[in-house]
Order: sequence, then C-alpha cells, then structure tokens
Amino acid sequence: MLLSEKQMQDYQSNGYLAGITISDRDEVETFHHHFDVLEAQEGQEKCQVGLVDWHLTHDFIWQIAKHPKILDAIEQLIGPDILLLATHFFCKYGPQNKFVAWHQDITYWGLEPSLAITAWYAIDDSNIENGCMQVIPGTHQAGIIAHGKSDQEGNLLSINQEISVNETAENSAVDIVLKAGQISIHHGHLIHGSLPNQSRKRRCGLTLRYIPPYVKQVEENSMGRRWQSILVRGEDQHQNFPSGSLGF
Ligand SMILES: O=C(O)CCC(=O)C(=O)O
Repeated sequence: MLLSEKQMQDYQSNGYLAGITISDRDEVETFHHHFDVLEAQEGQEKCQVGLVDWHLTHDFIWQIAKHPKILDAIEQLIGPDILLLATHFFCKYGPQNKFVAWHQDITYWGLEPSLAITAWYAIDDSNIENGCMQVIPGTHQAGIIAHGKSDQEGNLLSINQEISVNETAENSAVDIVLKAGQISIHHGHLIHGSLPNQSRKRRCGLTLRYIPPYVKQVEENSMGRRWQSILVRGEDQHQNFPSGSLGF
C-alpha cells in the first residue's frame, strides 16, 4: 500500500495529498530529458497548456500515466478499476503573468457521477517562486460550484473560468511544494489554482486524470469534445467511453 491510513483520512477530509514520491533520480531525469526534447520541438508557447492527451503519441507520457506507484495510490482512493481519462501539461515559464485561476476540475467535464481524481506529476521542482499549485483544503466537500470569468490577464484555463473566492478562503490556501518526481493528488471538486511564475526556472507538471469505469460522459466538455479513455488497471465492465489508441 502506497498511502498510509492517515493519508487516506487526510484525503477524505482535505481533498488532496502532496509530496508522494514516485520516481527515483534516474527515472525523473529520464522523463525530464524527454520533456526537454519535446519542448525544443514544440516551443514554449505550445508547451504551456497546448499538450493535451499526448500520452497517445509519446511513450514517456504514457509511462508516467500508467506508472504502477501512481496507480497504487489512485486505486486506494477510487478502487481497483481505473480509466485514464486525459493528460495535460501545465508548464509556466517565468517571469510572466500566466496563472491558473481558482477552479474545480470537474465543473465543465460533463461527467456523471461527477467524479474524477488528478495526479499532478512534477517534471520540475515546483515551489512558491515558480508558481506551484495552491489548493483550498476541504472545498471538495461543497459539490459543484458556479464559475464566472476571470478579469485578470493571463489565465491559462480553457474558457477563462474562475471561482470567486473570499479572503478568508484565500488565506487558507496551501502551497503544494513538490520535488521533481513527486506527485500531488486532488479531488475533482477541490478548489485549486496557481500564481504566476516569478522566477527564471520553468515549472512543468503533468496532470493525469483518472476515473472509475462506471462514470459516464453526459455532456461535451469545455473544449466541446468527448473524452477517450484507456483502461490502466483492473476491468472495464461498463464501456462508457471510446477507447483511446496508442500511436507509437
Ligand atoms: O498546474 C497548475 O498550476 C494547475 C493545474 C490544474 O489546474 C489542474 O490540475 O487542473
């Protein structure tokens, strides 16, 4: 078991976990190198938030998405049958004004029941200076919350969505500081975001979205798309999603 009883309880009450080590030095260096190569090919602009579902075409992303240690943790939280719904890099270069507004992941994903979990794999060290993710503990317990639009320049979210958060809640936000090769995990209803990268160091993380197979897509997502999923552990007795196929 990767997660302790205490971590499981913390996840239930706070909606997130941080600092879970997945990769040793060699492994994270390999993934880091592959991302550097990808970045050199695609350019920084594209790499910010433009690499969606590239696990279908790039083996190293697929290796992270089906990493046994990550799946062990996800299994403890959502059960033995696990679909990978999507992957998405969030890469912030600094110093720049790009940020991620407060939001919940699942609001615009069109899923029923509204259930998904994200593992955020740190390709680079992620800290306060380079704009690590921030979460507001416990907010996953309030269900789906209405989002407005951000009036600040630089929001990296797909439709500029933002939850308006009061000062007390904002003051309770926690910085998710990670070393490269670690993950944090967050519930699909947890309010989270990130501030601009103030440093000259890249802050790249790969988000991995997992669901149990009984979840269905009942509406298009915010990108007007239908999800493709891949079974990464256990069985899929529901077949609610077309299966993504690996092209490498
Ligand atoms: O990487 C970030 O700063 C934000 C990630 C995020 O919003 C997400 O995982 O949905």
